[in-house]
Amino acid sequence: MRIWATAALLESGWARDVSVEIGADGRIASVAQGDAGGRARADAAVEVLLPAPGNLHSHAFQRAMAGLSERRGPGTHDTFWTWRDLMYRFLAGFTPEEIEAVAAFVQMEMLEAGYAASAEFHYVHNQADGTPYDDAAILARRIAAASETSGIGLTLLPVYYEVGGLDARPLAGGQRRFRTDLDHYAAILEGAEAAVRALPGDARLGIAPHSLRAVPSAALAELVTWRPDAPLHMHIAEQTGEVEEVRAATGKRPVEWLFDTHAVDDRWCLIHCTHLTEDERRALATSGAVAGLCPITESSLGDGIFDGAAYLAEGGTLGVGSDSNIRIALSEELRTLEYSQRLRDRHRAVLATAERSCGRRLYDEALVGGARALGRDSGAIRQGAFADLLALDAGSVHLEGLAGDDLLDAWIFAGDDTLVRDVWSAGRHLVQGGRHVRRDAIEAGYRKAMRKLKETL
Ligand code: NGQ
Ligand code: ZN
Repeated sequence: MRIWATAALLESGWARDVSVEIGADGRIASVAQGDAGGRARADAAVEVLLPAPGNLHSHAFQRAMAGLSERRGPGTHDTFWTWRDLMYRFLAGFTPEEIEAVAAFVQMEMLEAGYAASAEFHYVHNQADGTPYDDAAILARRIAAASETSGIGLTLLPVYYEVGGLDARPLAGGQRRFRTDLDHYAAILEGAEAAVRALPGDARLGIAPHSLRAVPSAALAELVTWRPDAPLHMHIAEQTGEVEEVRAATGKRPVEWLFDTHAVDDRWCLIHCTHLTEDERRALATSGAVAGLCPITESSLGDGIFDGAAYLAEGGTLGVGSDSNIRIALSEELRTLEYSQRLRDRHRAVLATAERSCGRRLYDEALVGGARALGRDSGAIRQGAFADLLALDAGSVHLEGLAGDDLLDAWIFAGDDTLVRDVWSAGRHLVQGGRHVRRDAIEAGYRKAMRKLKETL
């Protein structure tokens, strides 16, 4: 099939009258510019065509908590840790059915926001009382099944989660749903791998040690050897309390410890990395690893501000994820990242460069970092890459009279994701006219799941 665009953002920059031919394998077969005649032969003609990024971090089930976590508890402050307790309690109501229904809804919202793919950091493995299911990978399979419904490009990251902290305290309460040891994890990974193999060819499997808090160092040393070519994701240095806990146990800060202990390279995606010293930041920036930033969730949870300005100046790679999914909005995720820098530095256009506007820089970074983190051959309108594409609504009043990078700036800073009209994931045309092609059914499934979850609260 062939898409034709009046303007498209190619690797070489903005181009006009662009034809993109997509093969049956979901990859871009050819790209031609200056092809005004291509319009007549196209299956779809759009005004503004962009590569669509991947969302590098999601816990789909947490979407169902939106609106339930904005009250203060009895303490002086509400914090990340009180939110986490609430999240654990909320978890109890989920059966495999709700896991799948909520995941499909989340993936649909991601597609409608402009993400073509999603890395699901999946860590609900067991029944509510902690007993494993007979089929260890049943919930991972449900995430894969959701992606068949939504059509999103899935990178499935089954999570290893063994202990409650660096003192190896046992898991308590809701955490028992996450519990793995190496044998249990091997079974989950195998089942997840089979499920991914049954998906379209762009789906991938990765591994995800949850954090230095939840994974003993011996288990981490083992896990990094398991699928040496697969993406490896881990939370790190999100909260100062976590930095202190790691320092008390090891004498080092989390990122410092990790770089001293492991060969961190471009297969790693380190989620959050909020609290870094200059040395840690430089080590990360030169490692090839991706800093997986989730600015909306990090704002929601009161994590702190990642130093994106210094990190990018040092050559670091970053991408964005929607993490808790309290709000799924690609343009807002990028805007929040830039605005956090402005509020801290009291400057404007912090992440812009001499050549590239803020919006263009943010978008380029999210494309590169997202593709690398997902282990996905995409991130550019390039022959051979998966056809992850997005068309903006050129008729929107937000875009009136604009062209080139100004379009990205207007979308990201003035508009919102209602400007996203069409999205293709590996050539699957899933969002048309601003709506997911299966929205009604997916939304109905989500509403049903929400009514049931509400009863168990
Ligand atoms: C998570 N979320 O795994 O869902 C975590 C909370 C934890 C974020 N870190 C649990 N944002 O980190 O212990
Ligand atoms: Zn997370």
